[in-house]
Formats: sequence, structure tokens, C-alpha cells
Amino acid sequence: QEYTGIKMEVCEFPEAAKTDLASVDLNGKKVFMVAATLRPETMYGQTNCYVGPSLTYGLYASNIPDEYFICTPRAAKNMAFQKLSAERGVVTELAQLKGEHLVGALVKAPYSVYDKVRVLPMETVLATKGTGVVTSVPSDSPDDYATLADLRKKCEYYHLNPEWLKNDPVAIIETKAYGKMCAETLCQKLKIQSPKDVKQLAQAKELAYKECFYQGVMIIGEFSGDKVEVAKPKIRADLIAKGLAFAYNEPEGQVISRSG
Ligand code: ZZB
Repeated sequence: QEYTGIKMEVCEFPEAAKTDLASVDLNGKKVFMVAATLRPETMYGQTNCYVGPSLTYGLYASNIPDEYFICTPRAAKNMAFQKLSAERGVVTELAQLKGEHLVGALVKAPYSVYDKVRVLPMETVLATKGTGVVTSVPSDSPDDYATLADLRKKCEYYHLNPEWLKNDPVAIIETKAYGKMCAETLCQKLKIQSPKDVKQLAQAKELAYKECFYQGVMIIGEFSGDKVEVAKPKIRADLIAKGLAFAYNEPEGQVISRSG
């Protein structure tokens, strides 16, 4: 599986994360939460970033001396064999962080209409896929749409500052079948009530992938008016050329899909 690793620079850590990182000297260092995405063309519409609250993350030395990455230990290991670590095959873990301690962090979201976004909890983030960091695009990802709607309903229960949930979905891709907000359309169509409707969400995701890739047209950004199929590789290449992202591969068979 070929992902794009989006470098979301941390601008502000919550107190709990600062405690986890207390023993690390971050002077002169940049720290990035690395989000693994299959949809780099949707980065204009990032509204938040999700972590699994009960997962364990690490802070890792990267291939660039002054840049540290936050991701799951499993992803750090894969990265070490893709020229993304300080030394080939070697994982340098500087600290461990609990996912819930990252909730509330403020991170940069490359290409998004929202310059900086908040980290939120998502119970369905898998430790066995990607980096364990998921950038949220509620306009085009049914999972992200369902989680954002759920968190907005229960922000007191989750102890979330309502301010962190204020970014609305952004229209970025249009299709004849689902309009400008395909995630919302599909969640309504398939009667998805919550992030726990995993079967319907897997189905919605498949439909969204197909329709947006083959029939979608960009309605934002430099490639506005172009077909998604055409714009996608260009946007990915631009993100990588600008140092905002990198290619991240996952060996076959290691990926366990939620959709089975
Ligand atoms: C931004 C985005 C925008 C995504 C979109 C999807 C969509 P898949 O298809 O199952 O292989 N993701 C990445 N890592 C994880 C994880 N560890 N646990 C749960 N979800 C994860 O999954 C790849 C997509 O699932 C990734 O691409 C990421 O969300 C999320 F408009 O990034 B995506 C129709 C989907 N639309």
C-alpha cells in the first residue's frame, strides 16, 4: 500500500504530552505528527487530526537531523527501512506518548484552508495500519464525518473544548452522484448514525473512493476544474517537493483493513 505521509508540525503540545516529553531536549527541533493518507488531493479540506486515544505513540529521530516524528512504533520500524530514519534499519525512540495525551495539540495542516488544526480522539484508529495518525477530512471521508459529528454531540463527555470542533467540512471535490460533500451524502444515504456503524462505513468508504477518483472534479486549489484522477498525482508530487510530505509504503499483508 502506498501512502503519503503528511507532516503536521506540532505548534502547541497539551500539558500531558509535555510531561511525556519532559526528558527530551526539543530546543531547535521541529516535531511532526505524521498522518498516513491515501487521498493527498483532499488535504485542502483537513479540519482536524485524529489519534487513537488508547494507542501508544513514540517520538522518533527522522532522516532530517532537526526533525522528529510522532507515529506508532510499528510505523517507525517500517520507516527505518525506507530511508526515513537517522540510520538505516535503526529506530531511535526518544520518548513514548499516550494517544489521549496528544488530544488538543495544535498542528499545522499542509494545504488546508484551516492553517492549524486540533488533534482529536478517534476510537476506530487502528494500530496496525498507516502511522496511527489520521488527518481528518470530513467532506470526503465518511469515517471522519461520522467521528466529527459524534464528538460534536458528546464533547462534554469526551472532555473536549468545543473550540477544537468548530472547523466545518470544506467543499473540495464534486461528483454527480454525491455532490460537493460526498461523506455527508453517503452517511445519510447509508443511514450511518455513529462511528460504530463499521459495516456501513466500510461500504461508504468504498463508494466514496471509487466515485471521487473516477468521476470527481477538484473545486478548490491550484488544480480546480481538473479531474481528481489527473490532479491527485500532481498534488502529491507538489506536497513532496515542498517538503510537506513523503512517500510511505506498507508491505503487503501487513495491512489489516477495517473493511476486512
Ligand atoms: C485522508 C482522507 C481523506 C482519507 C479522504 C480517506 C478519505 P484504507 O482505505 O482502509 O486503507 N487511515 C489511515 N490510517 C488509519 C488507521 N491507522 N486507522 C484508521 N484509519 C486510518 O484507509 C486509508 C485511509 O484511512 C487513509 O486515507 C486515512 O484517511 C485513514 F477523503 O486520509 B485518509 C473514502 C475515503 N476518503
